[in-house]
Amino acid sequence: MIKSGFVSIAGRPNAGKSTLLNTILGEKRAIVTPKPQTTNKNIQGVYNDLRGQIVFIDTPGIHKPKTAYGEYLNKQAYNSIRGSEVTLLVVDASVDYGPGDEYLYSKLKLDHALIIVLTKIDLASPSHVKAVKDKWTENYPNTPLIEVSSVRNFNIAELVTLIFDYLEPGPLYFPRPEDYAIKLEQYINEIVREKIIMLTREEIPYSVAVVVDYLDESDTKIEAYLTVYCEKESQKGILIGKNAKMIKRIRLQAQYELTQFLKKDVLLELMVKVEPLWRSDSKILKKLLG
Ligand SMILES: Nc1nc2c(ncn2[C@@H]2O[C@H](COP(=O)(O)OP(=O)(O)O)[C@@H](O)[C@H]2O)c(=O)[nH]1
Ligand SMILES: [Mg+2]
Repeated sequence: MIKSGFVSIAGRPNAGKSTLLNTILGEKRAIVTPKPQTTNKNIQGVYNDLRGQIVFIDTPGIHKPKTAYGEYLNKQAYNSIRGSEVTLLVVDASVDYGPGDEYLYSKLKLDHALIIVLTKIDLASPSHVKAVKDKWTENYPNTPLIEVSSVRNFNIAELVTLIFDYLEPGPLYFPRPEDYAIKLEQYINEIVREKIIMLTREEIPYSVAVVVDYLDESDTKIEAYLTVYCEKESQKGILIGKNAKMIKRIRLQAQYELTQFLKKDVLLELMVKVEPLWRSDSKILKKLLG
C-alpha cells in the first residue's frame, strides 16, 4: 500500500521555498513527474518513490498585505494550503526570528499537519540557527521542526521521510513517469551495495556485484535472496568475515534501512560467490542492467 498526498509549501517571500522544492525533486531516490496533466497551475512538482507520491503545491509568499494584489496573493496561498494534507512552513534560519514569522504562523490555522522547515542553515552560524530554532520550539513545542540546507542537500531525505510519516495510504494522483526506473529490485541492490562499500571500506572496492535471485512482495513483507559476486577468494573472506560477522552486519543494516524506507518487513538472504570474470559474464551483466 503506497502513501500519497498534497503538500503545500508556505513561507515568507525569499524564505527559500522554490529552492527547497527543487532540491526535494532532485533527491537521489525521487522519480519526478515532469508535467502533470492538470489545470491546477499551483502544482509545482510530483515526487514519486517506492513509498508513494507527494504532490507539491508552491504558494506565493505570504506577507502582511499592503495592496489589494498582495491580499489576492495571500488568499491564493491560503486556498492551496487549506486543501493539502501537510503544510511545510519554510523559515529562513539565517535571519532573526521576528514578527513576520509570528504573523505567518498565526495565519496558518490548519486542520492538518504542519512542519516547520528551518532552511539555509548553511548561511548562518550554528549558534544563530540554534537561537532561531529555540524560539520556534519554545513558542510552538508541538509542531515538528527540521533543519535543512537546500544548497548543501542537508536533511532533505529526512524531510521527505518526515512528510511520508504524516501521509496516509492513498492513490496515485498522477501516473508515475513511463521511465519509472527504480524498481524494487534495483533499490534493494543499491542499498546492499551501499552497505558493502560502507562496511568493508576500501577493502572491497567496486569489484562486487549484487544480483537479486528471488523476490517476493506482499502488503506487509518483502523477501529477497541475493547473490553477492566478487572476483577473488580473499574478497569473499572479507565479505563473509570472521564467524560470518561481516555478512551479517551487511544484511542487518540493509534490512534495517529497507524496512525504514519501505515501511514493510524486509527479509534478506545473502550468498557470496566468487566469479572471477563476472564483469564479462553476460548473464550477470544482463541481470544487473535489468
Ligand atoms: N545558502 C543557501 N541559500 C539558499 C537556500 N535556499 C534558498 N537559498 C537562496 O535564497 C534565495 C531565495 O530562495 P527562493 O527559493 O527563491 O525563495 P522563495 O521566494 O521562498 O521561493 C535564493 O537566492 C536562493 O538561492 C539554502 O539552503 N542555502
Ligand atoms: Mg519562489
